[in-house]
Amino acid sequence: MKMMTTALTAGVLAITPFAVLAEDSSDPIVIPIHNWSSQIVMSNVVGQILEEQGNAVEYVTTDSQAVYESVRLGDVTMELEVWEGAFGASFRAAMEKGGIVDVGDHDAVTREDWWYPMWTKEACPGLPSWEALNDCAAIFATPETGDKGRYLDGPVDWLKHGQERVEALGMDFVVVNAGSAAALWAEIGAAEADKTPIVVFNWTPNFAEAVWPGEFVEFPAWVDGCDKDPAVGPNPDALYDCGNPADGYLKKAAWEGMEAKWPSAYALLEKVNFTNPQIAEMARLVDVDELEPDEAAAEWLDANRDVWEAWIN
Ligand code: TMO
Repeated sequence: MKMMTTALTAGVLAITPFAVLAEDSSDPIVIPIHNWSSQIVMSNVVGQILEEQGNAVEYVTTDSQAVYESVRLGDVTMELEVWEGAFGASFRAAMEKGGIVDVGDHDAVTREDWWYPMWTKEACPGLPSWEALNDCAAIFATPETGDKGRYLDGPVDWLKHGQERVEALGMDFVVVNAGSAAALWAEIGAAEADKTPIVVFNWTPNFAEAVWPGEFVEFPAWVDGCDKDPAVGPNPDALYDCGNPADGYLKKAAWEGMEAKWPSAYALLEKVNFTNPQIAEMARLVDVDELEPDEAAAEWLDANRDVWEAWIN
């Protein structure tokens, strides 16, 4: 396929001498893997397409914040899920230093924030307002949190700033970080049996929305700068006094040198574009069907040929 493209475009050599003729390097394309299922499956999906195109691919498990520095330095080649809420700040910081490129947005619209399964609302009918949640803090109390409510936040590396938000808004909650995404699902599953009210970190797109109907808590709306300038947001003296963006982006990013070193793979990455239902399904294959990520990716690719074959032609 690459040979044919080369032959057909030989006539336009004078205009585009390198871009068209360059072959992808045989060095492995390094794809980082993090600690939530859609990102792991999506990385395998794109990795398997690249392998089918003749590229070598290597997966490395990396910290989900430090990865932007690794991409910038070329130690890893791309990042497929840049969530605005969790990683916008690290991504922007790396962009300012240089070496990383924004390869465009998925169609998916993302949200990451405090969330409750619907049965919680029966015990706290003023929800989803954060003030109503705070008035109900006592129903979320546990032995561990005394008379304050318990909020189970994501793993520390997602930097959700739950504790800062509690302080900035004067909430009667204690923030506990989950050790893993699986701990969040276990918490919801355990509460389901007797409909215990809980509030935990969650996000969309995710498999959870199909399993447990629920809602995000409505905090003061996100305003750009809420994480940088205390004056932004309702508390003039504090950062993180806003919710996360309710319609956040999901971007792809790459090492600046990727396009020259692996031009075909880069062209594919530019076209890669997933929707909310597609991403939720990737997570479901692992978190509900319990497939291994590489198997989930193979199954997803098989069921969605029309989606990705359009990217390679
Ligand atoms: C970064 N995450 C999607 C887990 O919120």
